[in-house]
Amino acid sequence: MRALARLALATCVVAAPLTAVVAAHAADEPTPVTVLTSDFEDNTVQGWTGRSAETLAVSTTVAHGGTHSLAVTGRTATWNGPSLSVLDTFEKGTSYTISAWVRLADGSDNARLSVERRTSGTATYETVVGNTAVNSSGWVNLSGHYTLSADVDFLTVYVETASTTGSLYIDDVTASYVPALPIQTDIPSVKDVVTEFPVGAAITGAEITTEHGDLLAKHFNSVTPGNALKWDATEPTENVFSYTQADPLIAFAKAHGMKVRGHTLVWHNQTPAWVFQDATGAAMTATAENKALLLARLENHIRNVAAHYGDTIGTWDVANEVIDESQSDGMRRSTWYDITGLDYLRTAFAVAREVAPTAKLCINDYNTNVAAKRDALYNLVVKLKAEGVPIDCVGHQMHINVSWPSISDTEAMLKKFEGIGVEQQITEMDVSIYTSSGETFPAPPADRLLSQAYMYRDMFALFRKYRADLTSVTLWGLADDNTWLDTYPVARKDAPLLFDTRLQAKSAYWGVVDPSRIGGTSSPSASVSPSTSASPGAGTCAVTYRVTGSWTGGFQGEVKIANSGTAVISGWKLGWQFTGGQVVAQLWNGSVTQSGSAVTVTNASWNGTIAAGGSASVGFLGSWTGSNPVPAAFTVNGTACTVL
Ligand code: 9MR
Repeated sequence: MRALARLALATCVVAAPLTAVVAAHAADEPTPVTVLTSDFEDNTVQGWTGRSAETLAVSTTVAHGGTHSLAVTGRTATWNGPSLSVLDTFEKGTSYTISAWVRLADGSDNARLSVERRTSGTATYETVVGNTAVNSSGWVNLSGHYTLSADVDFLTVYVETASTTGSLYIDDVTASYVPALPIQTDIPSVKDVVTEFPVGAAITGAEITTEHGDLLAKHFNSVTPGNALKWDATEPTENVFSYTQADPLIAFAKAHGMKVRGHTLVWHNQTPAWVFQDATGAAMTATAENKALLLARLENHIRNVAAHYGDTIGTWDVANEVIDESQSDGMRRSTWYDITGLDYLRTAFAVAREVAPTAKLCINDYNTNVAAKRDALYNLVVKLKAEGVPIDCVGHQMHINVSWPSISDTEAMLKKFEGIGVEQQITEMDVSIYTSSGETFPAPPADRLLSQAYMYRDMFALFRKYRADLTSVTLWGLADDNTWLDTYPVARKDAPLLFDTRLQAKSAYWGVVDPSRIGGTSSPSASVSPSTSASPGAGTCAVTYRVTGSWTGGFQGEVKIANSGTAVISGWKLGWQFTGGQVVAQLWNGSVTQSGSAVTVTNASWNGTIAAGGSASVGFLGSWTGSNPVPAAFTVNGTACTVL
């Protein structure tokens, strides 16, 4: 991957300079920066090519916006279509929103928006927008998110179809991103505060890069690859093993001295279909031959995957979600169970012990705070351990919400497994802001975020009390920008973790780290009523101004106001003068006006109160010419502050 400044872009795909692509915005809603626009209005193909021998030409037959579009004819395969290199446009670790309008010349089909990336000649294909119905009678929008997670030497965005190879049109293709905020480095690390056990986060590919990697390394000392070690990732085809997703995550963990939880060796989900097919390719039925075949596949899988990582993986979730408390025997009727009974568990644990003799071997499940489920899991663990099955640990997933479960039920869960010779781990904790699948909020309500903070506070207090039983606590995600709860149980934005979508600490974080600060200035969700308030003056406010990124003509900056006095600051206006002709184009965490060189920033609704000893930060994108000097003086509410 070439080193790129975020806005130093390939000329053929850039619509306009910085000042035109960022616009005025609401204080708490950052405006995306557009890095790619293809509208074909200049009568050129704007860098698009065919993936094979297709013909690409600008057309005025149909257009989504304006009068021109791109016509693609002569397609010879469904995966052939219009393609644009974004190698010089996309940066690793940045989440882009890609949007394209698609229309067929004739008939109907499904279209997909895809990415091809290559590293040293090895291609990987990723779906940005899955099959979407398209036809010849109108334009259809394909819009999705893409984060490049690897170093690449080839990177294209392309449009393909599912079953036909007819001609198609595309128009108004855009890609944009919301500028990342630097992580807060002046707050305590979760792992330094909670020292009774390792504290982990589940991660996916791009979360070891840039700001996400910084956040992970600052706060956590354990990681769980969220999907990369599952069967569909590690053995997609029989006896063909792949570690390309997991290896970088585990290398990052190793480099940062973090523990690794391996998730998971046996599960009924994310297991390829071939695993459960008999020798003829038909779905397995419960025969002795199929049982032997399935157990042999299981053994081969574990021998390879566990051996690949050796003692780097300190804990394995050997078996995941095997309980169904509504069954008389408490066992989930998965294909594993239907074909082998309990033998798949006996085999899995025995082989894992043999191949990874120093790893802790866990049986992991959700809703273990519910008495019936907890008891079914307990009965299974006691039974298997009595047989000598090497189960070292019970994993409680803890996918919970702001009002469920009770602390006492959770405590009963932990107590239940004491004294039977197992460690316990919290393996997948998150706290949904929703309490039913009927709710949807456009933005997380302040009261829900506050309840969430108290839930985190109370659960972590409980976990710390049970430190003799618990050997690890892991959250199912790093920050609210990437959570499985955005699509489960229905599609809606959730916010279940300690850091918000821009990686900033929430009240939930303070619930874990310092509950006395729940609702304080670092929590966008809620505010406390100040007991006293005052205008700050010299000695009572201190300002730090940092340029966090810079490129030809543009830069990103951050200004932090620290309340160094003893009274609460209640509402603030921050002022400074630029001396190099700089202009603020976009600002977040506040609202901005600029008159000549004088900049005034007013607090956002949620960060106006700065407790004594607290701080508030704003970030911005600006333009500059010639030089970009740092402003020398700052005021808060009209009074000069110390400049740090
Ligand atoms: O976080 C995972 C998500 O990205 C996958 O789409 C999903 C599909 O099965 O699995 C999620 O992880 C699950 C974990 O492996 C087991 N417990 C429940 C988790 C959330 O669904």
